[in-house]
Amino acid sequence: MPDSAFGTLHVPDVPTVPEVPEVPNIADMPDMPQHWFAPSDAALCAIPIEDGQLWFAARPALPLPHAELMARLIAETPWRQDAIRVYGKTHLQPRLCCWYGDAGAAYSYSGLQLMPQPWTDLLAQVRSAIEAVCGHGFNSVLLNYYRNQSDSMGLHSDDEPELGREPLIASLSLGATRRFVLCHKTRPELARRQFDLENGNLLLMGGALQQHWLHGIHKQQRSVGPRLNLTFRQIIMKP
Ligand SMILES: O=C(O)CCC(=O)C(=O)O
Ligand SMILES: [Mn+2]
Repeated sequence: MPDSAFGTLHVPDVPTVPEVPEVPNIADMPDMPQHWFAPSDAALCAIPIEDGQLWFAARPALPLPHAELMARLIAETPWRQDAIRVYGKTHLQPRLCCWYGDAGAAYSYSGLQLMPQPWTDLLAQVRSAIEAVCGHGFNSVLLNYYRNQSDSMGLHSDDEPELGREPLIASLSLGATRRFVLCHKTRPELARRQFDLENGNLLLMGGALQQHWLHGIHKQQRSVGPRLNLTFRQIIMKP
């Protein structure tokens, strides 16, 4: 649920731990558990986390080379920048979005009611590739287009009722590296987790993660180029 009421939530400072550098390089750090690493960059490996589940694949197989896939998605998507209400104030979402899915896979957040665009051939192929890696089906995907370092997504949980209590959400990143931040909602003693998500990385969130953690992408000072993020979800349809 991007930009929910949590969008401007103040998250208390927590004790800092040495920042995790880029996830694929953690193997170089002698004190990091090696089971974070899958035998192949295409397969998922578990990232240990309290009160939820996380998996990561550095470079899952996709139907097109990354640059071509990103260029086509940017060009072919009917991007929107909706106005949302957070704490009684209306503002434009700080990025561009588009919601695709099966007919009837409606999604509501921050006062928006999104009706899905029908799957394109390209997105259906990407979905099949992600489903093959995750061993799980998805009936919808939210595309987020971060045009530069000033675009962002506020801290939030994807905890809408239509996603179910323990949703599995597969998040594919293309383009510029951006930092993905996770903060526990009620246990400040748990260090905030952060991952620099790179071109082609897949992060899978599951279990009770959405109940216990907020996640988001902050604006940053350092200039970066565009980034696309595709979060595949399974909407529970009303009968
Ligand atoms: O851009 C990202 O990595 C996060 C996207 C996200 O959290 C969402 O679409 O709900
Ligand atoms: Mn999210």
